[in-house]
Amino acid sequence: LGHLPAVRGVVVHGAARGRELGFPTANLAAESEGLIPADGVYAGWLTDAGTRYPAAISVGNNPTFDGVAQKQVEAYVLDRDIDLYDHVVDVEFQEHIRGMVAFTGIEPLVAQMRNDVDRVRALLA
Ligand code: FMN
Repeated sequence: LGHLPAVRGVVVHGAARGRELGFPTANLAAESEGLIPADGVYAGWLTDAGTRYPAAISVGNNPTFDGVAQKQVEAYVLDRDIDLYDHVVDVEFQEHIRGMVAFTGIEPLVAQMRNDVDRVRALLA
């Protein structure tokens, strides 16, 4: 097909938990356009105003926190702290890394996210 599956949407405020976890994410609005892939974690890219950043992307309803009913697309931009609120961004999915997991707590989730980010960094390098 020559291009990666992608969604475009405005970045909205999530539960604001990501920053506490050490991985702040850009949460796309539910009414984003494009094809959202199956729940899981992906290596991919976030493009904001013409700049493409490597990202670790989560698709799902964050089952560790008995939280959101809606499927969410959240992108953690590697190694950068950029304010993306209200920006319209493109998120491209390059490689599926694993499925969504309901962890028993925050610690195992954060340990896994560290591992995910290392893998994403290696995959996109
Ligand atoms: N949430 C889960 O419940 N299970 C997961 O396996 C999971 N994996 C993730 C992997 C990555 C790389 C990222 C960036 C997020 C993942 N999440 C997972 C989502 C986090 O729970 C979510 O980003 C966090 O709760 C912050 O949510 P907020 O942006 O709404 O504050």
